[in-house]
Amino acid sequence: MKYIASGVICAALILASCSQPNSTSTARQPEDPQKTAEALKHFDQNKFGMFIHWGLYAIPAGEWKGKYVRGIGEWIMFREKIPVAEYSKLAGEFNPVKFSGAEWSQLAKDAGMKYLVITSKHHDGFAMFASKASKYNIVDATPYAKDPMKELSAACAERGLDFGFYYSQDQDWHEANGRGNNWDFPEKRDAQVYLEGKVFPQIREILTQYGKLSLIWFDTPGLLSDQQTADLRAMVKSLQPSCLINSRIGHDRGDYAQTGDNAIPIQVYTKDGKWEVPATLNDTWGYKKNDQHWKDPRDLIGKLADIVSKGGNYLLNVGPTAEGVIPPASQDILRTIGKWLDVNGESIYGTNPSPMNIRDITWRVTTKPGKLYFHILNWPGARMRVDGLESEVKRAYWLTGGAAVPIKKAGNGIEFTLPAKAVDPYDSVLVAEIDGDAPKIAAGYGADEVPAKLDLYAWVGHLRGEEIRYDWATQSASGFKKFENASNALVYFPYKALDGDYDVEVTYSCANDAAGGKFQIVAGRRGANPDGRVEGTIEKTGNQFVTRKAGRLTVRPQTGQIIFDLLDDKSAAVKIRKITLSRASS
Ligand code: H79
Repeated sequence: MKYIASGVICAALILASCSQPNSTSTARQPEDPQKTAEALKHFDQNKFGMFIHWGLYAIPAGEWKGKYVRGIGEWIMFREKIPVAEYSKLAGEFNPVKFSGAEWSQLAKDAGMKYLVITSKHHDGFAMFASKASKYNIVDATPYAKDPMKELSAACAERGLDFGFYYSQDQDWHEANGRGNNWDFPEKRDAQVYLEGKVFPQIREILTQYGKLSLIWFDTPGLLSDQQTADLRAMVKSLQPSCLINSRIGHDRGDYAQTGDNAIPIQVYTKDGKWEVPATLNDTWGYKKNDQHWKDPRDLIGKLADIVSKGGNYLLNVGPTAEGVIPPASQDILRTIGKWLDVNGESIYGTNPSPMNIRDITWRVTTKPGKLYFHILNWPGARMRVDGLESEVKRAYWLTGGAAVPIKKAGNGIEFTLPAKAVDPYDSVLVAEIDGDAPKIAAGYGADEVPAKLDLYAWVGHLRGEEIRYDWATQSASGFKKFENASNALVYFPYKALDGDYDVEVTYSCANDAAGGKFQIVAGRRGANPDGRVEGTIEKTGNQFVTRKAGRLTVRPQTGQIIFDLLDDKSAAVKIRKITLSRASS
């Protein structure tokens, strides 16, 4: 499988492969695949981790020269084409006196996270650790003059949290031979000079100065060659054989895969190995003072259950301030998730993915031998019928409180009798104990079979854009603003679940005076012509939800994204509940 270089959205999911060819150009020890396999198994069980984006960009915090800068905060240098000479002056102001490794790692622990990954060096090139390889680092270039990563890594070890580093291996806007800065430097670069001068020495530093690293998280591999990537991998594995490497190292040389940023596959996805969803709590990774677009705990707990049921891990980001404070709103949200996990962790950690395919947004299921954990995300009323579950269910009970749930056979599945109201405001976990270890699933309902008629609810997509909002009461998204060269959008990630022609229906509601705008649905991937496209007009619905045919869409296994957006601003207030794809018979 080929890696599609991470650009606007990295939609490629990369094969996890444990047996890597050893580098021929370096005289290093061969890898120990056993150690990698063991580390991967442990990583799979962790399920939930904390991502931390922290660097000089926390000082401008989304504003440059008094002007608000749209987009992700850590990209401000690039977006504003800030010269190195100017940006690097930020280091002289960086003094995170409120940083506390104990507090940060304790927050991760309180949130129920099992691992932590922090930016050692992002694309701006600034090392947030003590580096002899480059003076452009937090010890040598800031008034703080200390190495926060020493404290943080030790605090994580103390609390039994796995610790890993993010490292931008190709993009480096501070270096003439790094990639990305075409405003200070000529186009021509020598990546090898950059690698040997900065990357390899710094990788050695981060692998030798902070104890055991559970993983290195590379990003935007871009233009490094296969040999350069192999050398990078060999170096990591020779220094720490158990350190995992993510797929964004490039050239299929990772141990496990990332989905695109904030991208959750629409179906269970287990055939290409372990994967992880890197995701934001608001609309940025690095701190932005004006970004208050926080996801709510219900959304995040639901996403955790959704991701784990599909086979992934969830790496959820916080962006601390330049003072070293994790925004209080982030802290509150994370602690709320942690309280839910205190009670419901059994249904997340160490579980196996759903044995059933994904049909709607009522529930997701995770499993352990002999047990199914139904995560009820949208309360279905007095009864919940699970079609296609053929196992005998011996007993069922709520993970909260342990009260028994009445069960009976119904059709080819099971019906549970539920109380009038949700047992948990975010995700009520119903445990079903079955006969035998593995569940028996009826034909057509298995995780490897995609339903012929597939409802893609808005909640399952990525709501792209700062103005877009989700409403739980109507299960719909709105705020589809159109900009000159961009749009807010609802984006789905099929990850090989779809192949062929599909009849498309859109379920939406629109006030009569907001109707008439045009929408499109495009199935595509970066750098290629669309695989399929339909276009339509938002009709008056008198604020009622209606389902309208929209045409026929071709989707291929390589299709990275299915994007719904508007072509103008006329119907920006439309509420989109779902897009339904029915496999065309012809
Ligand atoms: O570290 C986080 C991001 O900074 C990084 N990956 C996550 C984990 C990332 N690198 N590249 N991208 C994400 C894609 C970025 C695309 C954009 Fe842009 C940056 C969109 C807007 C700003 C590039 C510059 C494309 C348009 C302007």
